[in-house]
Amino acid sequence: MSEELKNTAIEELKTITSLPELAQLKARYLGKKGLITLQVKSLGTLSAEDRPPAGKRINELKDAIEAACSAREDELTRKDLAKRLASESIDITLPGRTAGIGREHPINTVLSEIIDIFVRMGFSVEEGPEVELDRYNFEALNIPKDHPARDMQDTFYVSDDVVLRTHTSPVQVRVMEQKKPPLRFIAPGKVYRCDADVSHTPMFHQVEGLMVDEGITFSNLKGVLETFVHQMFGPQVPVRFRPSFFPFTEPSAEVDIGCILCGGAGCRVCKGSGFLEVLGAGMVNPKVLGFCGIDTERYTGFAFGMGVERITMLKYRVDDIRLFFENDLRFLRQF
Ligand code: 2NL
Repeated sequence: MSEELKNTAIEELKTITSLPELAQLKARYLGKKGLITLQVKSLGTLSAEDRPPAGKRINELKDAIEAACSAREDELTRKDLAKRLASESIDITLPGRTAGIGREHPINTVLSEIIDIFVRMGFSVEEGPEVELDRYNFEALNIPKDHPARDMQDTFYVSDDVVLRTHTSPVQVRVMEQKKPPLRFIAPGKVYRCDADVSHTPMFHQVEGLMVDEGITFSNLKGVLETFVHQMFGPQVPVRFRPSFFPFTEPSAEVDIGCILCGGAGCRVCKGSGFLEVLGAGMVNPKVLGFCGIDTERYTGFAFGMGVERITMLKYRVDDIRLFFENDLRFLRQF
């Protein structure tokens, strides 16, 4: 009976192929409730005379099974190691893989270009919060309470009086409140509008500019923006100012450039007009200067705003704004 148990154990040991299986087998024979342990316990039922030889036999049996288990354990451990070494081997003669280092996003390239042009004209750069008070985003800019731009359909509201800024104008309001003229700076950054199609994304980039001093006129505005367009799109590109309306400027203008796709002949992109709209601008509304505590008898100013994505699309002939944010490397690598 006992001899048979040993033989069965040794046969079973041959069939197992993993260390967890071995642990199970050991528990089954040698564990607290194991088959061998049961035999040890049954010694109590034997007579004093039979007990010592039976005990000795069980001990020998136990030693034999333990020895067989350790031998099998060594064997399996060695096999596991050999398998791992084979599968994890590396060819140290292979050349290393170069890490993809990435590159600047085209929107950031154009944003830097725009900033550089204005910095060369003496403008400094100001920044402000993207989560903004209604007071700075709308109220200070003379945008009335019932203006469609304030609608939930167009603006992301954080609470009743807090919004995601819909333009970078609030940066200019904050600077005008804190610093005295002369002022000459741009406010680049991310802005948010509840809108999405081929030419609108919920987040986009804007650069607004402001110049406030004694005697600032519309001529100064024209000179600065013409210089900007010629540096950005080339010195031969025509610039045109068209009357327009913004609550925060008076008078207001839309700035067009000669269509850079058809050279002014008229095409699908400029809808046959030969011109493309690239900027909004105007003389700062005295109501806005007054809100910021600037003496409107003494000072005047001009302001302008542009969408960085729109400038980038025109410069690189991209016809769908969403491409900038899909992060398809096949698109981004072309710039
Ligand atoms: C556009 C039009 C514009 C401004 C932005 C501005 C800011 C202050 C006061 C007055 Cl604090 N004006 N900004 C003025 C005119 C136009 O942007 O089409 N942007 C994409």
